[in-house]
Amino acid sequence: MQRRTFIKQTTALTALASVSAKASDNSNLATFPLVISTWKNEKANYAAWESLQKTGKALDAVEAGARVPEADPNDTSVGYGGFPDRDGFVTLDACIMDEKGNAGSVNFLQNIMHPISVARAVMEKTPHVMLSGEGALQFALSQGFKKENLLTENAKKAWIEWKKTSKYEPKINIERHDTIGLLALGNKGEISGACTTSGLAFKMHGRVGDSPIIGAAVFCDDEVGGACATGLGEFVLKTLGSFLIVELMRNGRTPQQACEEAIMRIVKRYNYKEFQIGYLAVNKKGEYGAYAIQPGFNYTVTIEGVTKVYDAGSYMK
Ligand code: SD4
Repeated sequence: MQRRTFIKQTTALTALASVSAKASDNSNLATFPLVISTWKNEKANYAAWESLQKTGKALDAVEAGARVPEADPNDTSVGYGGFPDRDGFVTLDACIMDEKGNAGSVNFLQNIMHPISVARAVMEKTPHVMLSGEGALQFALSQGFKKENLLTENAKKAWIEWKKTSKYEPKINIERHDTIGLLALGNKGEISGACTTSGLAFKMHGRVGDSPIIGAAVFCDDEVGGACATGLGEFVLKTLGSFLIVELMRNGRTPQQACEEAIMRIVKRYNYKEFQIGYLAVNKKGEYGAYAIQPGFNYTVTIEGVTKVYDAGSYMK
């Protein structure tokens, strides 16, 4: 029996069970299409799922999902409404990768509401992977994206408040954030991933994190699966987390084991008590995993149109 046929026949029975399954024990319930995103991002998952219903393509789904927090003024870590850097500029990082190994990315981009769509345009319309700063902006404008002010009154107020002490402490606290990383398996089981962020609040002007770096915040390989990251980007960069997770899965780890091992790489070498990193991974079967350094990392899964938020396991208890 073909795997998909088998899944179709068993999904009716497993639909309810699958939403309450733990990340680490979902192997017998694995299915696709599937969308998984960092943090409590239900609205993004709804948009990604809707896109899957329309086109069936994982790439369309992750882009559609990422666009939701990008346009949300109340999301202070992504796009419009994102907290600015220490000089008051909202600077955006994003990347996207498809099942064929194509990748596109923008970093230090300003005044464009949907950096994820610019990243996709870089991937599809240029011979390059990454465009930066003014060049990325010029490219976006040439593609018909509009220049907009992304600094909301609320974000400006927070910045002015921060300036009173100007304490330069680029720590991700251990509560939740909104930077979104998404992975999807499309109707054909193909993998794509995306990430978009305004980066650390009040970062140094010019600072670029992990989010636009293929292999750090996102990596996909259609023979294996995909991974994505959130948290203090410097440590995702130093360990090339998402690439590592995909390679670990290639070598036989489950998505859960791979996420845990990637977190352990950080824990072994760095002063991990001061910051948070969270990883998500999914393999080609639709098994997924999640793990973080600190408690408090959660993630959102959509399977068969049912969206559920789970708490990830963590190294620190
Ligand atoms: C960064 N990784 O710029 C991003 C921040 C983040 O939840 O994920 N926040 O380092």
